Amino acid sequence: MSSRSRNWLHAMGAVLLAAVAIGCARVRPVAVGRAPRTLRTAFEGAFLVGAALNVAQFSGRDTAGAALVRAQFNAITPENVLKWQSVHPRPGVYDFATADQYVAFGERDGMFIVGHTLVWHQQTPRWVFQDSSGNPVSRDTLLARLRDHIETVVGRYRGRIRGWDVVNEALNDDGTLRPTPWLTIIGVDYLAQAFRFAHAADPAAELYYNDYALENAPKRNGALDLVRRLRAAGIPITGVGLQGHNRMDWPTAAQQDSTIVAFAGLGVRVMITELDIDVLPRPNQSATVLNPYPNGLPDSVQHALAQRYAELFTVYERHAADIGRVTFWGVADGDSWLNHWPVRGRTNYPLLFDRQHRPKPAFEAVMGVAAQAPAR
Ligand code: 9MR
Repeated sequence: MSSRSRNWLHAMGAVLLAAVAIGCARVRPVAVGRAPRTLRTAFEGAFLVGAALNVAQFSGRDTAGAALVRAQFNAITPENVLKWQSVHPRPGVYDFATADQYVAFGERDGMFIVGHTLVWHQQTPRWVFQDSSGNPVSRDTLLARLRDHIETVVGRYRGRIRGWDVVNEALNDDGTLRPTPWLTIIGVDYLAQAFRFAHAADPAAELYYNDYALENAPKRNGALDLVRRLRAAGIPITGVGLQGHNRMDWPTAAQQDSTIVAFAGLGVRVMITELDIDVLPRPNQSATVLNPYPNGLPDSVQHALAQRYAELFTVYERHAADIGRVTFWGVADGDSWLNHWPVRGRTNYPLLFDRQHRPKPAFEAVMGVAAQAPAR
């Protein structure tokens, strides 16, 4: 044996011993010596860490963004390209050109590829609900369209897209079903039907109900009820997506915690699917300045954002056994939808990477949570 390989073996032995020692101290072994510098490694064994991608990132236009995605994440969600209007813009016309690029991007690195979303009231063309004279179609016609759409889209990526947001945002804030054309034309069973069609098209795919603000009690109760009823009827729902469009003061850690516990208690996996933290004032607040940080985030806010991320990830870590994935809604601050909603053209700072793709203090805070976590 050369002295070089002996030295190598010696070094590996030391690392293993350190890992055992640290493992005994109940600190995750991946934190040995050099702390891991990527989110996907830091949370290995806990949950997948994902990001929603835009076309520039997976088509090769934004090479820096793509490199950051490959380095940091092991799951991806398409921000827009698998929505009905993108993939099925006209009757009988499917366009998979960009969606195919998205899936190929994830396959290159063996990422967990998510599909978003099959049934929603937004980004669905009006023709879906209308006949050729513009009148509402019958229940049977709409069910047939829904079945065709789901069979075609899920079927195309069978075995490749591993989890689908089957129904998105079906609930009102008070927990009742939103009066969308899906509900008014098909009736309350439209959700069950969508899950059945998706399961038939890819029996191995995970199937989720995805919504925002489920941390608020009335909406959460509505969602719990919905999941309970679907499960009781044998509908193949495997998980619930808590979108996680958070604010600095909402939801509280306690609300986040009890929401995860409540869904996990029904026997479904919990996913955080669209994570971001809005640091800007809402226009309906008494804010006089709507875009207070156009040239950068003051240190105090940067610090508060990092603390807030640490607070949320501490909750996710605590429930890692029930959480399959934590996905950010975007990669770097410049990509976020929150620069354009609810006010266009603002400068927001909701993610872990800044506009130059550099890790922010919030990134360090999240990595710090992973380093403190017990070994699994
Ligand atoms: O980030 C998406 C944005 O680019 C689209 O214009 C918008 C259209 O409604 O949808 C955004 O993504 C939404 C997601 O699909 C569902 N949950 C809320 C997200 C933010 O609006």
